Amino acid sequence: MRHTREKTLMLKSGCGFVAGIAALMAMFISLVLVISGSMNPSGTHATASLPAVAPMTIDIELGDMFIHPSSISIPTGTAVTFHVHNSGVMAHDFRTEAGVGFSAIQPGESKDVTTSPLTAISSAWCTIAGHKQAGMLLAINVIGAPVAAGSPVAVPSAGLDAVIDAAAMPSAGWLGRDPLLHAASNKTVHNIAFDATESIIEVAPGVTQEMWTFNGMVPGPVLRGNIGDTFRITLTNKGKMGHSIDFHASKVAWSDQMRTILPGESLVYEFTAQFAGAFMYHCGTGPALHHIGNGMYGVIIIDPPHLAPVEKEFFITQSELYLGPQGQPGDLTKMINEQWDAVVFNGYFNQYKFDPIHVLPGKRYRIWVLNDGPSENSAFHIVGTIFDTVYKEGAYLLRPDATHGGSQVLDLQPAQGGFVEFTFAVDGLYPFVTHKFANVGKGALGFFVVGNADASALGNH
Ligand SMILES: [Cu+2]
Repeated sequence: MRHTREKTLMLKSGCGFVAGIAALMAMFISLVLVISGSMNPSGTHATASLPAVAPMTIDIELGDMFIHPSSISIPTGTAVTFHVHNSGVMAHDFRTEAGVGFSAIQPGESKDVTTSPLTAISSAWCTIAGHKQAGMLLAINVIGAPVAAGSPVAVPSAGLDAVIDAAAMPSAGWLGRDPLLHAASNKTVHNIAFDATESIIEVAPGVTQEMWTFNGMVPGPVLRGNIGDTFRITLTNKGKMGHSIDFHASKVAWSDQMRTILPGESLVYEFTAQFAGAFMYHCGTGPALHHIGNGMYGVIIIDPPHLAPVEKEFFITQSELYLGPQGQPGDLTKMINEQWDAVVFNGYFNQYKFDPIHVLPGKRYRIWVLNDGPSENSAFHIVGTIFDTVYKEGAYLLRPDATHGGSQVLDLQPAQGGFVEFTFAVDGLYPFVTHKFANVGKGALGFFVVGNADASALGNH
């Protein structure tokens, strides 16, 4: 694979070289035209009108996630016909800074687009969300054009990204995500419909983003079952870009069931649960960092046998937000640089501060925790109690016994999951956080309201 890819790149570099030679030749020809055109037969100078520059055709390859060549050089005044071929496995489009281009073409398809004569340094890119940031950018260097200040490639700058006001309150109609986790059904075959969509969702007070979702929610639906159960998920792409799904609870071929499907397509992802734990699922379509970081994640819980009875169970997923402009998808560049704007529980900034979880003192509770990342760790901690049971990545780390061991944190790297069990001793307010405290002020804060404690101090929604 690698060898073939390198070979392809070499060949393509060769094409780039040929394109460069062609560009130089065109320059030379235009120079000759300028010189010859500027003299009349008598050898005196004529008042020259600018000569026409020969149009050029340049082959462009759209791949996942690159444009090849990534830069071209043309003489000023050249009209270029881009002969564009999609060699990737995803749909891509192509548009120049001047606005000429075409909408998405499917893998294997080609399309031509012709510009008017180019007289300024500019660029072209794939406009599908995230693809430009992932590398699908073509620099168009125009030789003889005035050099603009700054980068030769015009990239819209950041600075328009939405900003979270930590003192703001959720919108009037906002409803928190109910963290209550229901028991697995008695069914042994779970037929589930998942729609991949792009939806405008409020992620923090006053901040909406175009989140990429499973069934319009972030995190996606919680799935639960037992060892031996069959899960048959029909994924339908109702979005405008390619999507896929990857269940960490399954042993299936990445190249088959986890394949990317295009808008309008469906696939059936089927597996039998063989291992217990709290597993991540997510879209794996490239750039997977963008699809996970922009909301396409969730949890599937496969119960270990003989779970102890508890009063109630809850689920908490931790993830980061990398805000783009208001109403736009998250910022891939921030994701690449691990510059999150927020760390959130079940998808919303300070969610369970605005909508705290009500429980009773003296009762046993179990919280399943999954770190959906995509990149930050989690140190799940509840202020004011101690876990007497900790289950992580398929194994009990701690259970009540005569040694009286206690645990303060469930530590989870991205995609790790487990649960904790505990009681609250007395009525009161009990915060829960990731004990990486830099993230507490960034939205990773919730509260349990135990018994008849007064929750008004939380500024309840
Ligand atoms: Cu996706």
